[in-house]
Amino acid sequence: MGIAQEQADYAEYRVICERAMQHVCVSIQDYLSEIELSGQKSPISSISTRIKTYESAKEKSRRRGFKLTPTSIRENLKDVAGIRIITLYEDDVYKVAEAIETRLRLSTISVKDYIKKKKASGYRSLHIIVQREIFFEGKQQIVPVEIQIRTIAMDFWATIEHDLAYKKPSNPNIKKGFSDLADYLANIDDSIMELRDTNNPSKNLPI
Ligand code: 0O2
Repeated sequence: MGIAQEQADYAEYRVICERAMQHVCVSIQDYLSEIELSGQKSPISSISTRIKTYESAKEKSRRRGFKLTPTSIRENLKDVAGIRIITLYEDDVYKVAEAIETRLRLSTISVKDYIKKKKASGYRSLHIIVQREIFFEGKQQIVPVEIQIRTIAMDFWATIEHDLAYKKPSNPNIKKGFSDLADYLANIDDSIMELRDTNNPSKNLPI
């Protein structure tokens, strides 16, 4: 297959992913509207989306030992379409995850909790891969969408670490620095929840 054909195939897959991702975002927005209507506070601070570029999908396929073709990317990568949900508090990550799994009528294909068990790098986040059926040019397509849910502190760490260390040749001092920083930020996440609960004593009363 020529490069022009490969790029055209991947461009078509991006459109399919974009559509699936928008459907998932609409479900999340519906959930937020329900929360707003019921007078509760939203557990979500912000939402962003991205579709992997062909270069980035090929680079990940190379890292994972998959073929570098659009067909292989479709079959093997579950995070070409990605949604990132940021919360203020760590327990809100789990509220959102529960809603995704139980209320949004999306079918979940995997959950990875890198908060309960952080990655060796120090990375913390909850990843849920859902799949969404869409119709494209009359044909049914089942598209995986990765939802990453994390606090502002986790996102702060991941964004900087992505820039300076992730996927880069390992420098032991930088790796150790980021691992220590992740532990520090995990303590900050705990302290922030304590401060919130001190400010809202009813949260501490037995139900
Ligand atoms: P990018 O550039 O952010 O898109 P697996 O099924 O476990 O073999 P999977 O599920 O793709 O592979 O891997 P994993 O570990 O769940 O990671 C998926 C995404 O999480 C990554 O996508 C990153 O966005 C993020 N991530 C995982 N580990 C780290 C880390 O150590 N540091 C940072 N900053 N982000 C991480 P990509 O495609 O690798 O990267």
